[in-house]
Amino acid sequence: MSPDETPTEPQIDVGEAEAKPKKSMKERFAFLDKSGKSMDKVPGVNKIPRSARVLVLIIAVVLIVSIIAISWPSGEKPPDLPDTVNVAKLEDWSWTSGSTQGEFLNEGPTLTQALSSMVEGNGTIFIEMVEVTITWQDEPDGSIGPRQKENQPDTFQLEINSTINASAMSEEMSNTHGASQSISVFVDIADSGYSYLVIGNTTGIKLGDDVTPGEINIIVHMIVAGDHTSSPQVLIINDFGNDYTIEISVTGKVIPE
Ligand SMILES: [Ca+2]
Ligand SMILES: [Ca+2]
Repeated sequence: MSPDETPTEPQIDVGEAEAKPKKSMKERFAFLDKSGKSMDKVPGVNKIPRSARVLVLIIAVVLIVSIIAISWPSGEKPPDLPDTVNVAKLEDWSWTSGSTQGEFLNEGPTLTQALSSMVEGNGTIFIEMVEVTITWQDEPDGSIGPRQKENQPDTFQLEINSTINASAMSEEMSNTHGASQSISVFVDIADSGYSYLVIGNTTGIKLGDDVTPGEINIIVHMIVAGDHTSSPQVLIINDFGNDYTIEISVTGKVIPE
């Protein structure tokens, strides 16, 4: 560009723009005949009765809605949940510890054992009833020199408790001098309002409303150990406590491992 030349603005031909008026939407989408003239009604379509056109329209809408309903993704599927286990159809199960030697318990302390730790490896157990019996025999009478002493009775108490409202507590019971003594306690899970208490693996198992996972504890209380005494009371031989045997029996249902 030379210095003498001045830039010119692009010129708009206003007259030409005004010569072509804008078309309305109706005109843009109008049907035209062969000469280019717009038609208010489309030939052919108007030969079909209005009721038939309405019917066809309804059928078309129904078809489209049906196709959409069938092909529309139904959303995220819920994860496959197992059916609630039908406990009544499981195999019957019973277990007993047999008569096993318990620990020597000193006066005062209690010993608590979780039932699940004793029956583990047996699968998923649906407990209905638990019965526990302890039996003890006090030590023989002692003596100091020529003086015989009488070993006074020992007193135990036995308890079953659980994570639900199913528990039992015996009275404090003492042996008769020289004789063995037993205490039994019994729990029926149904008394709690549940039908079964489950111990063991419950992964992937859907439990019904009348079934609850939990634990059962067996508790032995060594209340007092009567000492070896004689009359007149001069010297006594201390009785520190006692040992006992315990037998646990459980019945219910099982899903074996
Ligand atoms: Ca004693
Ligand atoms: Ca004793």
